[in-house]
Amino acid sequence: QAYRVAILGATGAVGTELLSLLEQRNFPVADLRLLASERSAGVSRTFGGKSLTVEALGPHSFDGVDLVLASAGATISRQWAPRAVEAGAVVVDNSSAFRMDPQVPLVVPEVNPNAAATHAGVIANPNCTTILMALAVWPLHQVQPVQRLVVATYQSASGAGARAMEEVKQQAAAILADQLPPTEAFPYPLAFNLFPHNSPVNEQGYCQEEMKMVNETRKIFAAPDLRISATCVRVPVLRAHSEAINLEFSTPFAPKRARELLGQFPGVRLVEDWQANHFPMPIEASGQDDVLVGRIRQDLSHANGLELWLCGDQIRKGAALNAVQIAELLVAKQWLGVPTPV
Ligand code: A2P
Ligand code: 11C
Repeated sequence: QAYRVAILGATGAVGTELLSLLEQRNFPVADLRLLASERSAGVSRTFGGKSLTVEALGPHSFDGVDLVLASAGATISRQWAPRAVEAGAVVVDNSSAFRMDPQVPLVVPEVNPNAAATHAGVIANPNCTTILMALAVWPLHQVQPVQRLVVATYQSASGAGARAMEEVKQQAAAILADQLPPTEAFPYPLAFNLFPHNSPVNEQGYCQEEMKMVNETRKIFAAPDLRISATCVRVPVLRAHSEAINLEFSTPFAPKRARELLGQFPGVRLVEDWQANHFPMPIEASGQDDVLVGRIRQDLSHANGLELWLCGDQIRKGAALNAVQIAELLVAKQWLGVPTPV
């Protein structure tokens, strides 16, 4: 069986990757519709050797569509996902619009695949930093529950979209030419700089991105009381995010055991050459499906603490790949199709 698929946000950083992943992974596509804003209507893209024309999103965009992979931002998803579901499609939504809705499963297929079974038309794809962290922490948490998690992120430009990636290159060129760097997609120059994630800050001093890591991880792990504190920082890297993670358990967790568990977990690759001081780097994670994990070590300051470091491609596992894996899961389990309300 093959499915009629639509990519909403097909011209964006994630949308572009969704298109190539559907092709690379031989997703059973009967028909593919590429949707974006009016700005991109008429632009062409290739899929399976054929040229497809991008259409402007409109009231009939989802007619006859089985599956929508949405990545055009939360405002568009809030407005259009319910209409796609009404039209009979299942939406895998990459935005933050529905992630914390108790009726909407929030899924990382390697971690909580069964949550997807309960969908009522929409399945949310977690935030990129959350997905990458979930892959590295879940294999340990399953064996010995994490008591407290402290994370600092080093997030690439891709998390802010295709235009932001372009802007960092322009900023670098401008700075090298002693000119003022453009700052349209970003509030400050990112090239040769970094800044705390610029999403709005709450009254406790945490920004939205940090609270996504807290709340989404709790939901995916079904651990509503898990203690998590995050500091999210944007760094001048193009497309892979990095994270320094400190885990506290109720008893010591041997680094050797953590290495064994992580080394066997699907979607994780250990990168640890202590002699050569070679550990995960964004440049090596870019374009890769696996999350690279390394520098696993006992926390010097706490007998029950463990430190680890990861890098993962923000556009792939952090977004498009996870969404396509959710779609593959729906197909494999025959969970595609919107349940009819009784
Ligand atoms: P467009 O290229 O026409 O602006 P990114 O996250 O890389 O910035 O990509 C955002 C994606 O969402 C793009 O494909 C963009 O299309 C799409 N998009 C943005 N605004 C709208 C809109 N109002 N309707 C449909 N698609 C939109
Ligand atoms: C970033 N994680 O890197 C963000 C972008 O909730 O999907 C994605 C925001 C989201 O800035």
